[in-house]
Amino acid sequence: MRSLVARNLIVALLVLLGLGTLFLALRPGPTASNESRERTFDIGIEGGEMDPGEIPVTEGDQVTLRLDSDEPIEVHLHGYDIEGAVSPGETAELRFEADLTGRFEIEDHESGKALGVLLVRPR
Ligand SMILES: [Cu+2]
Repeated sequence: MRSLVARNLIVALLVLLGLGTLFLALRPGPTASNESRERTFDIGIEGGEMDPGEIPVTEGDQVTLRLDSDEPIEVHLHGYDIEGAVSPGETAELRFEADLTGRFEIEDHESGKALGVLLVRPR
């Protein structure tokens, strides 16, 4: 009689252990939308225009713009107020976290013309 109780107890413990393991294995981890993502864009600038002309990212993304230009330009990302010089034959990198949402012009301060836009949608 006693051994039957002990056996039932062991079975119950094993079931509990199994359920606990399942719970740990199946519970959802941190959702992907909460993590900041690395986003890299290769952008060509020719005749004062960016290709692609629009850079779509999501709030919180870690953004790298890799810029190549056919002529010397002074890139200014409005809103974020980030500037960088780009020389022909050299890839320039602008890195920033997309913590402001909205539509931001990317301008060439050499010519005063808009090159393209950064679009940051809310998370
Ligand atoms: Cu500007």
